[in-house]
Amino acid sequence: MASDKVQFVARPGGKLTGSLRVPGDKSISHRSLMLGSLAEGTTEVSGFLEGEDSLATLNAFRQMGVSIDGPHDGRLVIQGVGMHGLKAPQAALDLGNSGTAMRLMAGLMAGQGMEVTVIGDESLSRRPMKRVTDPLAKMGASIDTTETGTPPLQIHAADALNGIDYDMPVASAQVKSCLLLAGLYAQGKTCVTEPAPTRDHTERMLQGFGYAVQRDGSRVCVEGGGKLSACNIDVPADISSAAFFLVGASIAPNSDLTLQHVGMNPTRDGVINILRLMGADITVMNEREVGGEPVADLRVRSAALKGIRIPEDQVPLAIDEFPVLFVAAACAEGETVLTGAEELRVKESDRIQVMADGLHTLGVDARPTADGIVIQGGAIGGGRVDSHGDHRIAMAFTMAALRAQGDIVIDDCANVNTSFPRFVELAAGVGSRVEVSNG
Ligand code: SPQ
Repeated sequence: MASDKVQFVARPGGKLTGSLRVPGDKSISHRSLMLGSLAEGTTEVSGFLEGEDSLATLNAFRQMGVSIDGPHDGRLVIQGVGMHGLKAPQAALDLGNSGTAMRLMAGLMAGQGMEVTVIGDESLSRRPMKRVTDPLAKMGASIDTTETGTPPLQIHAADALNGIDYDMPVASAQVKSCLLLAGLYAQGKTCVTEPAPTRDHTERMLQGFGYAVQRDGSRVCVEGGGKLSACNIDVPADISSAAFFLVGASIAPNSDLTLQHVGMNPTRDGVINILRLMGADITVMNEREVGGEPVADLRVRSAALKGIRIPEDQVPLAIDEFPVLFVAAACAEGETVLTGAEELRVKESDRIQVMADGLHTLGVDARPTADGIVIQGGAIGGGRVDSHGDHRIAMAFTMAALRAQGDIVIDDCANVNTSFPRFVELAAGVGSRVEVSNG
């Protein structure tokens, strides 16, 4: 079956019950490979996400001579080659659909002193890369993009990188992480100031590998020339994948679902804060810390949601959860207003427009704005929507069916495998009436 022909059919109704552990965190899985490969010694990873995005990163490091055993049931054993042990790849590194892999690898590769070409799929080839190549050029890196600033990236062997002090114009963990990874290879200090808090997995993991990171308010710095010491990493379940079920169980009557071992990093928990403001019934249980990351079990029961004005300070903390939060808004009483979220337009798809189009098809009043959307809660009909190959759009519309009046047919769903392998099986296992059709 051609990948764009993978179609989900989600039948209306159902409730979500029981207990579920969603796959490992995508952001942490990518970073475990990057730091594990550059470390001295053997890094063992458990809970690794066996999704296409993190597997693309795994293959890239194998192409550069790193010996990686696995994944076997989420377990990886990485034989680190040290900071300067990567070998020049014989072919371009293909990072598929993954913006994280491409932007973080740009920083990591900039200081390696080798020629590398980095490519991606159709969606990734449309995404902006100047946000990383411009500050990397200030550090002395030499990276070509297309004229419009999109991939492929041609990374040239630079003489030496210099640390910079960079004020990020957008709140982006990918830009911050890219520059910190380049900073490991730079002379002097590299500092990044963020306009709002963004996910801090890179900083936490660097410290776990014994690399000093200084944080002073919104400014984070590393000093170049250090080394990483191997450590073991337990990857928590991805809160961005759990989010589909937090919304699904909130909107489907008589639901009572527990999500196990969910990563609760405070730079990622915006979805819980926003859903609670909307009236969701979410209980956080068994809070614990695993390998430097907070983790908990989440019990979610159906609740009558109400529309809200989403606080802008929550936007970077829930950036990937908006497609499914728009479904929550469509099921809420009253109006939900999102502002300050223009970044959603440059993700795997334009997530504001694509969600608005799909919600219209289902009869929902959803008005896109330049930097957000206004959604009027009400009835959800059935219909055929296009995910535009965006995993999070496909999974969001699957959840909408729990409250729909007819079947929701979702086109172009193959990329769900980038972040959530076995999504249909796991969703159906807790009560979603979704199945894969032949299109
Ligand atoms: O990797 P990719 O394709 O960029 O994935 C997305 C996602 O929805 O899975 C974004 F489309 O997540 C990003 C996230 O939006 C993952 C990420 C990270 O791991 O550092 C950071 C965020 O991106 P950004 O641009 O806000 O820094």
